[in-house]
Amino acid sequence: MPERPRIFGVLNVTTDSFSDGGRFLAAGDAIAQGIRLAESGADYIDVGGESTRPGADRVPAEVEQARVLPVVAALAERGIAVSIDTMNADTARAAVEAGAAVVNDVSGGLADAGMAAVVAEAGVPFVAMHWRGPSSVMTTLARYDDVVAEVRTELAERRSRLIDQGVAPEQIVLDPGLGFAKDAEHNWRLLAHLDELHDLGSPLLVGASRKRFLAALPGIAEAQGSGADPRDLPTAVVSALAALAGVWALRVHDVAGTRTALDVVDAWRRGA
Ligand code: PMM
Repeated sequence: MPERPRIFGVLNVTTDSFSDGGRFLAAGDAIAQGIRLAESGADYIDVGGESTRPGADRVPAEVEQARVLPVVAALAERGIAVSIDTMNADTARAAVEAGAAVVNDVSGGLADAGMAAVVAEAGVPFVAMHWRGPSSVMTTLARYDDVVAEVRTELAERRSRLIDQGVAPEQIVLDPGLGFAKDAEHNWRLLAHLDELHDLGSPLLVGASRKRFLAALPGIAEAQGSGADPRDLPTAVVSALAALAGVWALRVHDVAGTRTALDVVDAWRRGA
């Protein structure tokens, strides 16, 4: 039976994350939420200190590190596997020193020329996402003749460049970067053609969770207040379909919902 995807539980330690509204800014709250996500079944807690919401400006590295490092260290000390979500090589290095087991870079190493050397030296898995430019301008970069072919080519180039820079091929994980310089139609095309990204030779991570293109489905509203997020059900369905498409990992906010979706996939496969 194909392997069940790993779950990366999202822990944004930012003031303006578009999905959790910065509710976890205080380190103590963030650590508690990270523990809850791990108890819910997350294989990795993906800790990020810089918002990548469309239009967001960069955060100074010191601010980013002050947000994430205490959280990374506290979770790692408890034996929880942590992934650091950063575009900054210094933050990645400091997070690995604090115990992070994976580096997740939405720019795939493009935003900071020093990133490849840091991950090569650390010898940890590196999630390289498809990225065309900073969040402040990315909506203007969502232009494709054939989104699947272009993302595939750009990810292949990224992968070769990282290998040239010393990153071990088996440590590279690729990610189509849903919502990053992509509109809803681009996201759905990429999801429906994950097989074409699989043959690049690296495992795939998919991050669809609570993204705008899911809120745009008929009958799904943007999140209001503190109740259950209406985008979690479509996220869980995407998780199940992506699992059937053979992805290595899913990056999600609602870990329990995705775990249930993956239980359904396992049961379905056992019936085959
Ligand atoms: N999306 C966000 C942040 N980090 N990392 C990876 N690898 N893939 C993604 O799709 C991704 C990411 C933005 O989502 P959030 O603000 O809801 O966390």
